[in-house]
Amino acid sequence: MLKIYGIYRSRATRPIWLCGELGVPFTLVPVIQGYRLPDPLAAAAPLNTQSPDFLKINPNGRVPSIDDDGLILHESLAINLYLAKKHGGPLAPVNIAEDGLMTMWTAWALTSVEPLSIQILQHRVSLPVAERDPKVADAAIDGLRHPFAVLDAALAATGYVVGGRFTVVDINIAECVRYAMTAPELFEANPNVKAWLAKLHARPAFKAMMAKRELEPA
Ligand SMILES: N[C@@H](CCC(=O)N[C@@H](CS)C(=O)NCC(=O)O)C(=O)O
Repeated sequence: MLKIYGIYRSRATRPIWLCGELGVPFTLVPVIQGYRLPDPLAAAAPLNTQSPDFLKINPNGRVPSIDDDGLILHESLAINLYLAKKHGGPLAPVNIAEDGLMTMWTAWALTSVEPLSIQILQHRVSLPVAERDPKVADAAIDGLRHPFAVLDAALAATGYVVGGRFTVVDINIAECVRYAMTAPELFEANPNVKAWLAKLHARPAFKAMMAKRELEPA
C-alpha cells in the first residue's frame, strides 16, 4: 500500500487530500518536523525529519515523501502530479496539453505564491508574537496582489484552472493559496479566487483531511 511520510500539520496535507479525492488508500507514517522537538536526535525522540532513519528515505530532511511500491518521491506537488496521473480519471490531465498546463500552474504556485503566502502565515499567525514583523507580512501581501489577479482572471471562465473541471492542479494551487487566508484583502480584491477556494474547501475530502489535522497538536 502507498505510504505517505509526514503528519497532518505539514505539507503532507496535499497528497492526503488528493488520495481522499481519488479514493486511494494509504498508510500515514508519522514523521514530525525536527524543529518542533527539543532534541530531535535524542534516543527517545519520535521519528522526525532529522532522524537518521528518515534521512535514508529523504536526504533533504523534509516531509512529505511517499513510498509507492518502492518508488520514493519527495516534493508534495510533484507527488500529487504523479499520483493523479498514475490513478487517472478526471483529476488527471487528459492529454499532453493539459499535462503542460498543470505542470506550468504547479511551478507557478511554487514560485509565485508559496514563498510569499508562507511569510504571511508566519508573520501574522504562526511565529511567536515577538518574532512577527508586520512589515514582512505587508510586503508579502503586496507581492501577491498581481499573482492573485492572474489566478482570478484564469478562473473567470469556468471556476477551475485547467480543463473546466476540478483537477489535481486546483489542489496544488489551493494548498499554496491557503497560507494567505489571513490576508482577507487579497480575497476581497479577487472574488473568483475567493469563491474557488471556498468551493474547494467545501469538498468532503478536504474537510475530512482538515478534521484529522485539527486533532494533531498545533
Ligand atoms: N518543497 C517541499 C517543502 C517540504 C517542507 O519544507 N516540509 C516541511 C514541513 S511542511 C518540513 O519538512 N520541514 C522540516 C524542517 O524544516 O526541518 C514540498 O513541497 O514537499
